[in-house]
Amino acid sequence: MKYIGILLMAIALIAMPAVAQANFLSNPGFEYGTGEDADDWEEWSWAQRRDSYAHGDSTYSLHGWAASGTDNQGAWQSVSVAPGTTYFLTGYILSPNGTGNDHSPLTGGASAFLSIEWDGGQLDSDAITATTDAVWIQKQIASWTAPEGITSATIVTKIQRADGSSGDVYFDDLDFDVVPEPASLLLLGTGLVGLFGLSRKKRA
Ligand SMILES: [Ca+2]
Ligand SMILES: [Ca+2]
Repeated sequence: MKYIGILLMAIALIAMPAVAQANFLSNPGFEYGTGEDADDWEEWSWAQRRDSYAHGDSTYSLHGWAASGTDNQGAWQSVSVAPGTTYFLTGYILSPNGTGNDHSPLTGGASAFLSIEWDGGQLDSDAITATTDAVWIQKQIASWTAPEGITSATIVTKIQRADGSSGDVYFDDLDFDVVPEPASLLLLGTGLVGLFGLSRKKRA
């Protein structure tokens, strides 16, 4: 009997980090693709997989250009979601501080952000706007619960351009995952303690 408790504890210890570390996105760091076309992402025009800048020790990121105009730029991919389940989205955005094509800072009212879109609705993270920091800034949507009847969401890296805007933006290392529920972990822990108690009682 005591082995069942130990086995359950072992399964729980293995399962919990797995739940916290799943990433529902394919090719989240844009490392895979053919030339400027990133695998598993749909790109708006003027969005390309590039090796000019990359987060961490990776090689590629997704580039977008905030040339004057009011249309969007970036890339997106759809993921399956479970209604009622709460998810988070994180990712990194950089705007360079150099000059010329691919290396210019974001200026003129354009913004770059990550978003979760579903059924015509949308939830944005904090966008980065005009910046000359040239560092990777982590952005996040800490909590998004899939509404009833919604089984698919679209994860988007987007540049919202503006008249007179310009500059380059890079996106990298997105992560879309389930927010662990403290209540269910507590319940699991309580159940395991109960099983240990039961096995000890029977042995006594
Ligand atoms: Ca990358
Ligand atoms: Ca693509």
